[in-house]
Amino acid sequence: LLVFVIILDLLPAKNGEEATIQFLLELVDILTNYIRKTFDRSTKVLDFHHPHQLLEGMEGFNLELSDQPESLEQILVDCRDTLKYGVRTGHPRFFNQLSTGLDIIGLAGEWLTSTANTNMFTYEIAPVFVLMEQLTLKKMREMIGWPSGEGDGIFSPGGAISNMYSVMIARYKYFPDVKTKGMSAAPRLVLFTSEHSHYSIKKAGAALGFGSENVVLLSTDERGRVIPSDLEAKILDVKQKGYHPLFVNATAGSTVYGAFDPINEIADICEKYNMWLHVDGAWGGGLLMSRKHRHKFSGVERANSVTWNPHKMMGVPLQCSAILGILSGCNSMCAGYLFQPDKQYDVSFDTGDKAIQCGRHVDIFKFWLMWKAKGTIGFEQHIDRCLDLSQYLYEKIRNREGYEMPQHTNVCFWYIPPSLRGMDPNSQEYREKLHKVAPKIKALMMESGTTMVGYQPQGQKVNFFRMVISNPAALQSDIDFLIDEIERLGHG
Ligand code: ABU
Repeated sequence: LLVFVIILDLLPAKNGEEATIQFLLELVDILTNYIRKTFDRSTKVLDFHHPHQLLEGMEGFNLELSDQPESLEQILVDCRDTLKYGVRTGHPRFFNQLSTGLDIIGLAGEWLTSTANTNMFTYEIAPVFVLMEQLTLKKMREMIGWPSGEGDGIFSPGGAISNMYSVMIARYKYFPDVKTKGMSAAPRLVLFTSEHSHYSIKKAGAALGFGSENVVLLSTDERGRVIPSDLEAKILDVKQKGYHPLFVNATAGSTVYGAFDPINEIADICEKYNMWLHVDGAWGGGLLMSRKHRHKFSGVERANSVTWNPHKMMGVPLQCSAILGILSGCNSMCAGYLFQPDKQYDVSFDTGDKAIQCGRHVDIFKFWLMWKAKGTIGFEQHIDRCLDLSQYLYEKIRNREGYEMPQHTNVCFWYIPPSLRGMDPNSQEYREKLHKVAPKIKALMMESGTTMVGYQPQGQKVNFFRMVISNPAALQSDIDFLIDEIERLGHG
């Protein structure tokens, strides 16, 4: 029926209501079918194609843009194909990323957000969303343990940007003149972060004019945690060179190992040298909701700023990342066309001037709606379940033939194929061969589309699998499936 209908027939066209409703209902049908299949384990996680195959066009799915409008029938086919050739990140056997899953309430929140299609910069055009953001950030600060949930914060486009905010606010606190005069208004400033921390700290150093050479990497222990004495030694070294140690990032849940740096010991050092302490809890933040696991954040209330990504461990649809700390003044430009001081309401609710971007997507609603629907207790149960599943995997492969593990919170492991077993693990030949195992298995896994898990090298360690569980749909049987699949594909 939509074969002869084009975009110009939809609302706001006169009499466009019927075609609009029909089009949207058909789209909803496509989406609900996709959702249903995503949770069906007989559906593949992905139908992999190389970039050149997709660019050449697949059975009528053409990525090229056209000059003339296409029929809405074709637009619906394009929607279906877009999902068909994508990756089902909500599938119970998708373990590839820190952010996984498909939360139905969160999805509803995202649909509503797009329908409202507003901008977070002013209360004027996003009154309800701005208030939801304020209330939710306060609740998160209370969980961090800042007195009465005091402080500030903002939702930003991802953990890397949240971490960048932390560096900006540290610099503004200690050297406010940099905002107007540039870096020449400050001595040479140095940032400290773990060798296992997320690369965004180094990126922030480069992007903000510190220079990546002024981001000092800290040594870690066998579990990937910062060694506090190394931090202090490196601070003293920097001071001796006449530079200014400004900022320390403590990671709470490192990307690969899931390591938690000792926040209290790092906080003692920051206090001693009058430095800013940031906690990057992008991955681990959700643990603050768990009475059983929040002890890993011990000392977080002493931090000056915290990154926390609900789109990771807490399963909120992408994207949803918060930077918590005092932002006011740091980025404000008081643009007169947007942030007029003489509006009829309390303009402190025009929170957009704290951000480095102007237009800001509404990331809060889906999170707020999920919190309402689950309650804090629902998030807690989800976090505890994910950690129980990690423990299940850990126990399963700990003593199993053909596995070796660096032993960390995320379950990281090598699969040793039969052909390598018995070889000298310290020999160069073994290392070179083992380095190729995970990429090979991963490629076969993607070709067969049955499951997905990430791999990477780390320091001196050759490629190993990193298993992370944040997907609420995953069961023990999915963990079993993953291990069986690795063995099936790696047996050759
Ligand atoms: N921002 C880090 C995300 C990396 C991952 O999902 O593996």
